Amino acid sequence: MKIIISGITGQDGYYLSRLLASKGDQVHGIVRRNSQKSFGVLDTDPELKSKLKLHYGDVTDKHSLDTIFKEVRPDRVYHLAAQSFVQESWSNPELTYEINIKGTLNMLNSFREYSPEGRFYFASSSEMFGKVETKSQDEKTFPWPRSPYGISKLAGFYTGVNYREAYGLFVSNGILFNHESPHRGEEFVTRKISLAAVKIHLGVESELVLGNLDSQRDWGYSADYVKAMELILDYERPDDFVIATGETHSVRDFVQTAFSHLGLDWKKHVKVDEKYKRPADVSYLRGDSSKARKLLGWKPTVSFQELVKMMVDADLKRVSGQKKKAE
Ligand code: NAP
Ligand code: F7E
Repeated sequence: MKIIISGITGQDGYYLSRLLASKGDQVHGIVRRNSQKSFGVLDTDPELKSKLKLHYGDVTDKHSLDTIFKEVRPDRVYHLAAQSFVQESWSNPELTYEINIKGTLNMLNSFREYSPEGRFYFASSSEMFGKVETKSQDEKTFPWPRSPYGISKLAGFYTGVNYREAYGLFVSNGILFNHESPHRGEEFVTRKISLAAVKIHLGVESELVLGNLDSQRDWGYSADYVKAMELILDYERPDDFVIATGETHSVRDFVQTAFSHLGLDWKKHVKVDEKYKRPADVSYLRGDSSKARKLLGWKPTVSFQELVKMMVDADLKRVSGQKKKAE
């Protein structure tokens, strides 16, 4: 199959391209040009990178997308590109809407024009549920986004639903809850914690400054979640699916688990600063992925404890390697 992945240089793009390339699919990625000619997470895996066909483009530039779609005529499209950092969406709301809403519209229009028989996946998010009033959230939960990012993902979600209903296209939404990995961006709270715990353990740093420790999230493993994306497009009809573990932990739990894995007492090192708190936060999320489990046969394979340890161990390997080089 011919596949186009937008956002291929990000965390999920890495795991998804690895999964699809290993099956012999022809994987094309859309990458934004930058002055360093760097390719994000893909630079950590030259073997994978050599199997991919990368095209310069930007989801806000419809012309660039048309050129790529016209050349590839993809069977499947995974639209993962986004300004994905919620905190940043408060500082740059217009850019967030431009990339996440207009960019999604552009991707859908190029898809409709050049691959109307194909299948399209949109990376929606649990952030669209926002101010939740139920113990767990599923596909029928009323959306109440709490940030420009959440609003943009809700708009993208309904644009996908609308194109499916209006034009009969195969467009599916994955409503994914938080998912992490050793390749998670360093500003997201899980990676910020795993990296800081390791640096404190190695004596490179002495403290970690965070925002809201009471915030609760349903955290899973990215490699499990990209498998769900594939299953969503394999399914017999286009539809929307919540993907989540069904377990919730606080930021404090994450800190405690990461630090204790390295034999550290987190209370001696962690401080709270208002500057990391958001004007409005999503305080609690727990996904109910019964529909995906029943119809797609999907389930997560990595527990919360395993995820935290995996991230800390990977950072320990990375940072101690760097430290040795520097010594
Ligand atoms: P990520 O690591 O932040 O990756 C985002 C990707 O989008 C990067 O490859 C980035 O390219 C690309 N991108 C940003 N703006 C672009 C533009 N204008 N044109 C082309 N590409 C652009 O995000 P992720 O964690 O892999 O998440 C993948 C998708 O799932 C995102 O849409 C995110 O919003 C959504 N999502 C994530 C989670 C989660 O917990 N991870 C949960 C629900 C939904 P650069 O490398 O050039 O920056
Ligand atoms: O924050 C709190 C923060 O930035 C998680 C994205 O992938 O998942 C992600 O969005 C929680 C929030 O992720 C710090 O206030 C405390 O309550 O890791 P995060 P997020 O905002 O949940 C969703 C599903 C997506 O779709 C997004 O693309 O942790 N928190 N102290 C902090 N967060 C950060 N980043 N930094 C802190 O110092």
